[in-house]
Amino acid sequence: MIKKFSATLLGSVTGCLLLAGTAVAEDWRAWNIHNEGHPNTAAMDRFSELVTEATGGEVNVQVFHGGVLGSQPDALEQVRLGAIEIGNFNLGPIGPIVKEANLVSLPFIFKSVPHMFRVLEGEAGDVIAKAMADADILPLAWVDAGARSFYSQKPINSPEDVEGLKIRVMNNDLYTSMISAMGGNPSPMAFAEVQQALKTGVVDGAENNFPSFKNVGHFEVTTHYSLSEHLIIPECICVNTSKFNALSEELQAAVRGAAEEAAVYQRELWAVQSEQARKDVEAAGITVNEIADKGPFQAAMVKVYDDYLGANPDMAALVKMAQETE
Ligand code: GTR
Repeated sequence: MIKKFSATLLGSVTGCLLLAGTAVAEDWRAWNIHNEGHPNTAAMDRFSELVTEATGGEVNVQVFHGGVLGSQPDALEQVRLGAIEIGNFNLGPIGPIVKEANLVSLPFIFKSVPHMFRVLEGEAGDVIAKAMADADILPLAWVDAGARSFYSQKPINSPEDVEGLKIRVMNNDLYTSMISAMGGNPSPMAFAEVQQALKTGVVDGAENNFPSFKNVGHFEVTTHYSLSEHLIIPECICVNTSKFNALSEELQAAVRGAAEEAAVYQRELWAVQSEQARKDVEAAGITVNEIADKGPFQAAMVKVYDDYLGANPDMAALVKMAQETE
């Protein structure tokens, strides 16, 4: 009798657990390097709302802003391991992990931001996305990060102006080669350290887009922003591949849809807020200079391409795809 009772009890407990199992919500953590006031922060908050809405609360994403979950290279590792599920990552620091992603880190590879998106939306984008997914960083949507330009205590109009300057770059050998090819001294460093390094003269300059230049106060410790636009690097909303694949097809579609909608919103915000960021830093005293002829910068990059493609001949096909995209 007792035996029968326990078996029934056990049966119903297991039943409850199974039922509860299907209803247990996924609570995911998302990494974002930016603070309030940056378009990606608003877009990631919107993404979080959209995910909860679209999945009926079965998947929830809590976004941690300001890089509090770690530096970008560390957070990328965390996402690959599944310790953090999602991140808004720049493809620059993904290059050392996923070779194909390095396409976007070749200086002057894209003619413009729309050209960059056309490449990502074509065959090259599919190759990059697949390689990233295989490395456990699956891109759900691409977002805009404009173009990166140099800033320092003097205007930069030619590669000669970079000569002898110590320039902070993100973590990727292509950027160290890029600065060296102009005669500068590259200094790879975490984003969080750049403001202090500029302030104390540990570096003479750095490079970034207007929203990042403004949002973390780099404009407060430099005087000139020179429109070299040498890199147009996209970003992604990326998820740990296994966690994403473990969701039902319906939930996968809902999460992907939320990321795509958040990316549309991000691009709209970016267009308005990057213009505004430029106006704000100018109003705060930054001199922005156009570079009449970018030819000498591009010429200096021939060596970077030659060395890179010499060491990575398998990247030539992707480079060709990008260059042939109208
Ligand atoms: C920003 C980008 C960040 C980070 C940063 C950097 O523009 O959004 O993800 O890569 O640049 O320079 O480290």
